[in-house]
Amino acid sequence: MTKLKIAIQKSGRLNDDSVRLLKDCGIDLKNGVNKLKTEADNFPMEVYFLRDDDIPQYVEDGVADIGIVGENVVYEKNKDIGIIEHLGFGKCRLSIAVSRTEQYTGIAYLDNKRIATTYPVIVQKFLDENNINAEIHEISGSVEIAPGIGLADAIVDLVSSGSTLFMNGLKEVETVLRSEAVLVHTSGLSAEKKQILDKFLFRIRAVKKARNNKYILLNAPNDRLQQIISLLPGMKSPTVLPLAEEGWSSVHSVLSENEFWDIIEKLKDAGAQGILVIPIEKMIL
Ligand code: PRT
Ligand code: ZN
Repeated sequence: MTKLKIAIQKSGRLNDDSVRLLKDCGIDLKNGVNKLKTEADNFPMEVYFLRDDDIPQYVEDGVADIGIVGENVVYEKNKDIGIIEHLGFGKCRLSIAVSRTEQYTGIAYLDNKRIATTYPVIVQKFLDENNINAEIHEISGSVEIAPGIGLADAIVDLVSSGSTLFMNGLKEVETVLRSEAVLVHTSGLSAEKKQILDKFLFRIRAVKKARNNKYILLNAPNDRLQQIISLLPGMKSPTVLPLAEEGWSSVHSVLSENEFWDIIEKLKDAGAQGILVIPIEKMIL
């Protein structure tokens, strides 16, 4: 039987979320995850556990058909692979940082400076686009200590909370790239594998939608019902059911995460009571 081969990170920041995505897509992996390769019990898929840096190459070569990896790694490795879908986790930015005591006046500051990074390809492209001439020092880890030991004037590294930069006396001055985990694919998948990929994608999109939305239930006095309904976007229009208590209704709807708090406040002001918010497991529109 044909199986779709997916490469995910063996251990590290993307491992948990990658495994969880498969699980939320209803794909159960055999005998744990602590090995190089496993397969799914209930979906035609084989899973390879690899270092994130190696995933683009394996996917380009077709050893894996698809992979989950940070966009930062995709652009740095620059292989012949395509991005199919953004996955909404592993979010970070690749940023330029300099010592907190430096006067940073703009990109021109970097002219003739030494920049330490593990992302020489992306950084060189960024410098070229901005007509900056700087010396790139490629190092393989602990980039944040480079300015302190006199190895570089600036660094380009991944940032999420910013605490690593802060603890090393650095400040973030430019964003080179925003990144999140993406699903990548090799060129030239067989028709059979494409079919499996389509099934997988359908599930991923349902899971992503569900993660971005909440189911909301509330009680409303009937004389406020119209106003409350007008605040709710819903998938089509909200469901309204009469409560046992005369003059009250129960309203059900779906809210997206980014408008959530805003709308909840307006609902309360409009007289909604007993508001319940429930996670959605899958959402198929
Ligand atoms: O062993 P393997 O090679 O597979 O893993 P790795 O050590 O190369 O990668 P890993 O697990 O650290 O990161 C995998 C991917 O997670 C990266 O390629 C990014 O796409 C994504 N990601 C998201 C991050 C971060 N956030 C992040 N904060 N990767 C690294 N960091 C590091 C950063 O390099 C810096 O050292 O965290 C530190 C900064 O974090 P803050 O919170 O202090 O700003
Ligand atoms: Zn790595």
